[in-house]
Amino acid sequence: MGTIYLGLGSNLGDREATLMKALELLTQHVALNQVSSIYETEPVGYSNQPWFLNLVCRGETDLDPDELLAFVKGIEAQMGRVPSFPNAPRQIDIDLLFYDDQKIESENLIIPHPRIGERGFVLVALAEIAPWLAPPLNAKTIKELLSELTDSEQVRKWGNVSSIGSKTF
Ligand code: PH2
Ligand code: MG
Ligand code: MG
Repeated sequence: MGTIYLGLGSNLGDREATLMKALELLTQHVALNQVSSIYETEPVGYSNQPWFLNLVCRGETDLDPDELLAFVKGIEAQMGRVPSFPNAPRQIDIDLLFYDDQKIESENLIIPHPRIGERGFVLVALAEIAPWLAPPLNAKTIKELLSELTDSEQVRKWGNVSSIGSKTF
């Protein structure tokens, strides 16, 4: 069993319904135990696109990191995401942020996610559910990383996820 943190984002279509559906599909292999609020966030990297809804969650899974990556890519494809350029608008993006305290750098997968420290939309949501978390080999906690973040894109609280399937939060 691994404890994982995932980041979800959507900026096309019915963004909230998409996030909720993605969380529901994740529960096939991930026992979710905490989900952050939903945040509306200014696009980072490629600005000429709609604002995102983003959230992060923590869960437990039996899948190893490569299996987990394949599983979330399958959900992205199933939900209509088509391959495009980096930072392009997307129905759904599911990023692996942390997997226990593992550090992985393979051709397909880098964990922890390499851009956590520079992204307000990830740090603000992570700080809500795990401010004490310290990425592997990094002496700083999420709370400290967030307090050091300058020039963040805008991140506004947008709503709450109260239940997924039969599980309430
Ligand atoms: N995802 C990106 C690039 N830029 N900006 C926001 N606000 N939210 C995202 O989820 C996001 C982004 C690449 O995955
Ligand atoms: Mg992403
Ligand atoms: Mg991604």
